[in-house]
Amino acid sequence: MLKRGPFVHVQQWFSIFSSRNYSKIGVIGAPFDKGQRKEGAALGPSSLRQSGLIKHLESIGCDVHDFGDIDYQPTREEGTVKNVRNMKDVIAFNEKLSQKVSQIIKDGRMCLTLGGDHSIGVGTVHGHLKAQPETSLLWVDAHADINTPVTSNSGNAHGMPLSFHIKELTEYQPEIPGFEWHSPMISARNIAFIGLRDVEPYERLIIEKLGMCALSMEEVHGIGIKEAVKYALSRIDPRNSRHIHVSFDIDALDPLEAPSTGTPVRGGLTLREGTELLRSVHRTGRLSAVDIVEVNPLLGSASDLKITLDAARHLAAAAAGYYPGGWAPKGVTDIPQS
Ligand SMILES: [Mn+2]
Repeated sequence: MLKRGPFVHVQQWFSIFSSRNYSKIGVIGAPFDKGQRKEGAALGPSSLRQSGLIKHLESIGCDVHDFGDIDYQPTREEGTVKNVRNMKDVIAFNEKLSQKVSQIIKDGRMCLTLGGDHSIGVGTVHGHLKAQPETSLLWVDAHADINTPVTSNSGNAHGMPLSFHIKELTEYQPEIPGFEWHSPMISARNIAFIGLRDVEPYERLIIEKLGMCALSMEEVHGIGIKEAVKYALSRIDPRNSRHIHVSFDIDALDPLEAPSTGTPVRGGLTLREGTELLRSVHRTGRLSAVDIVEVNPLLGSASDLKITLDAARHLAAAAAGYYPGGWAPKGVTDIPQS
């Protein structure tokens, strides 16, 4: 039996508040996996839907509109950009995605994008910034994804999306034919990383040169996830005034929590930390876009996939403000009698 006291009142207030705070969500699928070599991440949106992610959001009280998938057939033509594999497809896919994300946000819905590999962050962040230029970005990831085509070792676009968005990196980008629709629209001071644990030397150099807020797993471990999120938001949104975009790579979670992904790294966030992170951002009232990327249904066993899809569903619910303490039925104050 719970004691009556201030703590219980706080919980009650919070649950009453939460139960009224239904999220309006627009879901867009981004079935694209040409930003890296492994096939399968393009099947992410369909397997996330099949796993009941959208039904789950509805069951917790969200008003969800599913806008379907971005319709795109990869050309598989090699582009003319040195050291970026499939750049032509990356550019064409993301142009469509950017437009859709803008439209969903302008319609007043939180845009939930289901990836796809992380190269789709080119379109989601661009589309968000077009709709809401005053936006800060939380990049939740084991990797920094901030290579330019010049610094990249792999030539994989999923390791570069951030570099394309950052104003301070403009002069370090090569000419990219067909990419004229895109321009860098965010300053490095409005971007923070959480969950880093596999950062390449040139990526670290960029982070340091630009003075970016980068919380690796060491900092998360040191101060705890709640403080880490609070600190990151205070750095990238010091006046509590900006919209917030969370680009959540499922590989930010530990492989024990999300094994079906292309570039897993041990020592990651627990699912509890991931959901706490998203709930914290939701509580600001300014979370307007979330990407969940790099779920690859072709990797791992059936049980690995189920664990990964479950994790993604919990993350989506947390972003929508799901309160794990539950809600009493709306408008009912008494326990029914026989
Ligand atoms: Mn990533």
